[in-house]
Amino acid sequence: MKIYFAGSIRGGREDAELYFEIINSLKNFGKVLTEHVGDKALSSLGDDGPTDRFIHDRDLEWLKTADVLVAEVTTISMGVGYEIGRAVEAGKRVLCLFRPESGKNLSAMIAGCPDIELINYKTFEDAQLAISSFLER
Ligand code: 6IA
Repeated sequence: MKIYFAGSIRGGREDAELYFEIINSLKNFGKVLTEHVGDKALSSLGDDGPTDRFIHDRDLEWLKTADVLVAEVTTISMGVGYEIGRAVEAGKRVLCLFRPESGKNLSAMIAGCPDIELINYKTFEDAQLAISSFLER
């Protein structure tokens, strides 16, 4: 199974460590196409990599080949929201993981979308359970 993991980059990297852990869990179920999202060295500011056009086109190509999209949506990110929308339009299964205790407000466009499976969680173990129940289906 090919898994596209989405997590904030320019939206803020405060959950980068958590993304790394989630990606490690996802690897038990298949190939994670976007391992760089969990790279703790990747900052929200760097602009020394490929161009934005390159990043956009490459990531959408990966998204097209993915079987499912899993997103950690607690840190608000335009890019993650965009990827979720494109995945829903393409008919992919989508799991969003959100931590209500963060004090953040999840967009109604994610929370209210009937084609998205949304899990509110507290601990990393809860997230792991949600991931396995979603991917083993
Ligand atoms: O709006 P954001 O940057 O928070 O969007 C994050 C999402 O967009 C992630 O789920 C990624 O799949 C994708 N994305 C955004 N930027 C990149 C990137 N390099 N490389 C790969 N995927 C990306 C950006 C590096 C930048 C700091 C120069």
